[in-house]
Amino acid sequence: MVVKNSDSILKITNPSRKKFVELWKQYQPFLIDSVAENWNACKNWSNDYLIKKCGNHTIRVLCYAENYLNNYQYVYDKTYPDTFMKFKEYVDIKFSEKKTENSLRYYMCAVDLEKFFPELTVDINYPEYFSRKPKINFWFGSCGNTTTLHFDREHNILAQIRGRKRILLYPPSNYLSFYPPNGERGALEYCSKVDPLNSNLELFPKFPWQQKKEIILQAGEMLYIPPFWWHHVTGVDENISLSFWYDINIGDWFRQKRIFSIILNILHHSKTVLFTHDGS
Ligand SMILES: O=C(O)CCC(=O)C(=O)O
Repeated sequence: MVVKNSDSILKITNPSRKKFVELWKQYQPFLIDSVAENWNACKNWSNDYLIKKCGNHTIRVLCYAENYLNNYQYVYDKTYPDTFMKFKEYVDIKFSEKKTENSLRYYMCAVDLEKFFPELTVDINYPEYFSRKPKINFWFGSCGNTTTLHFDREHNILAQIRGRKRILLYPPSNYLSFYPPNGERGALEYCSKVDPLNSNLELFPKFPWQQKKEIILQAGEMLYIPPFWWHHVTGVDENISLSFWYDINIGDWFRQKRIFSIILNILHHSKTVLFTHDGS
């Protein structure tokens, strides 16, 4: 069954592969329910369970000052390097409300699940909508953790395991109207300088504010995000997500017909953005 959601994002219940491909060709994001909610991950991944299984694993964590992402400096430089810690220490710092040194905040984002948490893969069923293997990213954060506006070059199926996330989505149009830090030293060119939560029309007059689609992704739901769609993500509660990234291949350029012109538009302005990627 397909239903229309308030921001005209379709929601579909447990689609067959054929149905998924039919929707996927339209190059729009859509929601899927009644799939991830049946995984053991959704039923079992409490902090106690995760610590018992993986507490001693060393993981990479993004570390930043409270107002850092708000200032949008993150897209310019990486003043706050990633930090490494044991998974159990991360959970302890994160959720015991302990004040960290200099009030730094942490976000465990885009950690390769198969590499760093192989014992957790038994708790999920890999979605079978694509005939290729995904890279699976594990995201574990709390209320307010933010991923700034950016796009991925991959097809992304973002499965919400625990808690909720607020997601703003913008269809790709002219690359420059998203104000990427074009050519600026050390900057990530698949990121935008725009903070869509604080509209600044004077600084960013070409930004397509009105094209926003907004959803709250609930635990047990999955969101398909097409490649090159811009998205901004904020944790509403303590939350865990898994994103399944599938590389695009040449066949997709013909099936999702807009991809071709979007890639040409981006290439016209940035040669590197399509070939370098370091995480989210
Ligand atoms: O959940 C998040 O914080 C960001 C997820 C995301 O941007 C992605 O999977 O590309």
